[in-house]
Amino acid sequence: YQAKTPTREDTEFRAYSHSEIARDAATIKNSVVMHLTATFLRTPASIDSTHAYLASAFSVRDRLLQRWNLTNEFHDRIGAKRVYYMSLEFLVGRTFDNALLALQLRDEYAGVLGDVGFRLEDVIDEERDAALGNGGLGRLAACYVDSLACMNYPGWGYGLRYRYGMFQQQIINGYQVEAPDCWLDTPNPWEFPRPDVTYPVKFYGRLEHVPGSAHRYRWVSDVVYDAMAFDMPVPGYGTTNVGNIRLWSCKTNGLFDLNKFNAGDYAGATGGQVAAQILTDVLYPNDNTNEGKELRLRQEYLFCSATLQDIVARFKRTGRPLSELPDMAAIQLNDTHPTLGIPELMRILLDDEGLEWDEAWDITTRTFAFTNHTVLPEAMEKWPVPMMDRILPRHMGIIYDINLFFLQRVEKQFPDDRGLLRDISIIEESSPQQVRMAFLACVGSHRVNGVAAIHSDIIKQSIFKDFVRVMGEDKFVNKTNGVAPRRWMNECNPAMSELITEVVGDRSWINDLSKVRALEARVDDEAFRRRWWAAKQANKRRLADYILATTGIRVSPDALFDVQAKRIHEYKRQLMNILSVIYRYHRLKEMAPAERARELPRVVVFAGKAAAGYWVAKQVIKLINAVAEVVNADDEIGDVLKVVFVPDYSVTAAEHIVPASDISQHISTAGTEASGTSNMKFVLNGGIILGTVDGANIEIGEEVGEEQIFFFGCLAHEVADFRHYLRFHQPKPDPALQTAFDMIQRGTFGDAHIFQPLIDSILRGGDVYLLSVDFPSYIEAHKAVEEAYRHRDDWVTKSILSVARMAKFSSDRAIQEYAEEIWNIEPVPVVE
Ligand code: B1H
Repeated sequence: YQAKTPTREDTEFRAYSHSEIARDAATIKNSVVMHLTATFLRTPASIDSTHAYLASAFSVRDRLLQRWNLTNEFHDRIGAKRVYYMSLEFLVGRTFDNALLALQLRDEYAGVLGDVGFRLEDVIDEERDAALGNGGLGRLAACYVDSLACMNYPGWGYGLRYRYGMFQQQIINGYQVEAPDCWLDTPNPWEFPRPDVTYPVKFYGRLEHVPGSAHRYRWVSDVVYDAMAFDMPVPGYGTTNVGNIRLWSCKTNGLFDLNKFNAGDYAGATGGQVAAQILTDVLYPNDNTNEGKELRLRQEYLFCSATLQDIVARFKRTGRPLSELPDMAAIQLNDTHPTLGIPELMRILLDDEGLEWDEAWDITTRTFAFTNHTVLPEAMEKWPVPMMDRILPRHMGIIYDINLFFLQRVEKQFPDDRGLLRDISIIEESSPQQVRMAFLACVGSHRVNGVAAIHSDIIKQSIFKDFVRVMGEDKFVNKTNGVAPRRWMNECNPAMSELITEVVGDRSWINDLSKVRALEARVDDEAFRRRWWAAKQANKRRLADYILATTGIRVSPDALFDVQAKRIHEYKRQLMNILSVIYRYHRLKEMAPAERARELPRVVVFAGKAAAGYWVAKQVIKLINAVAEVVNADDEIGDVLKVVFVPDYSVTAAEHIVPASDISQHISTAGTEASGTSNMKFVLNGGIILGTVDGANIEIGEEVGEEQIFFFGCLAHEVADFRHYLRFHQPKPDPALQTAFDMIQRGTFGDAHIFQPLIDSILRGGDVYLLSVDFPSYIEAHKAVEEAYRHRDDWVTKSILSVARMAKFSSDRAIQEYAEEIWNIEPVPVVE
């Protein structure tokens, strides 16, 4: 590939295409009106807020795409090394407001929309979330591409363009019911289709030995699908730089089968197309669970093959030798889901490019790095060897060879240790054999990282213990997660952001969170404290409105807002939370009215989805709703206790909920939550954590000071012993827990037998998540929270000091660490 020498026309073209679209109101209005009329065929009489949104979004998109071109042309021109963040999930949420803020055109668009009769807030509400992820892992990927863009790092995300994202959660009769998320049924301004960027992806078939060669194979496949690219621009705040998420959509390159159609076989005529499309039809709705479905394996491979073909093709256009790929590209694997990228790059280098094994392996391992996000056994990806062999025969062969060479090395280092070879092998010797994807990712990467300090320690002592012995400790590092201050402060909490801007003196803190430390100086300023409190109250009123609109429940903004919003999972212990609510309800019922009136009013908010096939989690949702129904209807209780399950938790719902918490709960059994990221978001918005000594809670405590967090529960190193004990002994619930069980069993919340399995999971199922162990200290912690909240002055101090000291948890810090310590890439501000 040779860049062509610019001609005069090119120079003019460049000058024209590089000159930034004007930012004045008249130009903006022109472009919005142009899109209203020419893109969406509206007349002044037929504009509605949907089309007001679409037209302004398309007008913003024009600006983003121009900057997109500038950015990528610039990075190509200077030969910048890029990072590629490979993730099966990108939980992006909305883009419009984010883009307006990044471009610093929010007021201008608000003005133009006002001129045609719309409020910006209403127009923003027209946008549907891009919900291409389950929870923390997917949202982390979105925060990371945001930081890459804001910090001028050359890098892209790669993912899949699911036609149906995370399902919509409806609550019917207290139960979760899933409905498809048809997010692409309306035009999507935030993607740019690239039919010219399409790669064939092979499946099934057999291997043929290449005649005349000793060890060369050719993969003759039965099925070939096409992966077509869609680009999602990622606006960088206050910089020209625009990032990119390239998403693949699967289709067939086989045409409509006219012969079948003519023979009357209409389903058969389109059968091939349907079989292809299904690969990118739907996001698997599991968080921290591996379902092990064959379609998921094919999905993962489609993703990896298209991405690696694209990266290699881009690299080859530089004209450099393949040995220099690691100097131009770093690939980060977001958990094991994209691990097939490793054997896929090997296949390309060996079979398509003709390299020898050792050189191909050296290039591959210097290119890849791998992030582990969980230690839960049920989340570990394993694929049966027979399945892998059938779908991807060439990759199965490559994995066998990777394993052979690796085990030979281990054997040399630790001779005659058969147990070690069995334990460390990429192939698990079960029946059938399984490919351990975490081991493959580890062997094929030059760095492995966990996502919080405690988690990075735990993986070195558990799943990767043997690998530390064999490959050395330096390969295993920590990169504590972070979240994007753009979305999780500036966008979702304008009231607090204005206060911070005032204290800092300008908006520079949005891209440099260390500046927020300036808040500490204002912690004793009486007037400032009142405004800080008022900002939180305003956010609570906004959430109260949202709760009323989504559930019909009326809550008082003067109550303590106690929030647990995250995926429903046994290890996250929403059950422990609702049991404590039941106990609280019992206590309130026992009180005399006068005593009850002195209690601190509390609104307990739950939100979160359960994986569609996760029965226990769905029963927990039912229990929460059953309790809410009884408590909220109890006139004796009134505002002293309200229980709310906010349906259909999403990024956008989080933007309403997070800024409004007084207390948020992060109460996983110690050692089970790798990091958590919403804990960071809540504290960044002036909320206080009630949590266990787990994940990033620990580091948040270190930064903001232990006085600012309500910790309780057993410690990670104590868990194994408790579990062992509970395997053989029934737990003895303390009186509070017993009270909650009794109330459920008496039928206070309806049919008792439907909740008995939840109680049994504690009393008869070994109490794997140690609810009975932590319950007493949990109740004590709640008391401490109440006591503290009654002292408003101290509470506001906690809130201000916490926000001031949270700089570490910006995803900018995390991305800088990855860039410097793993990817070896540098920021390059776009210049012409
Ligand atoms: C996290 C997942 C996950 N860890 C399997 N693991 C999935 C595992 O579809 N699957 O098969 C999907 C997701 N998600 C979360 O990652 C952790 O639980 C959080 O503690 C962490 O903060 C987050 C980001 O690192």
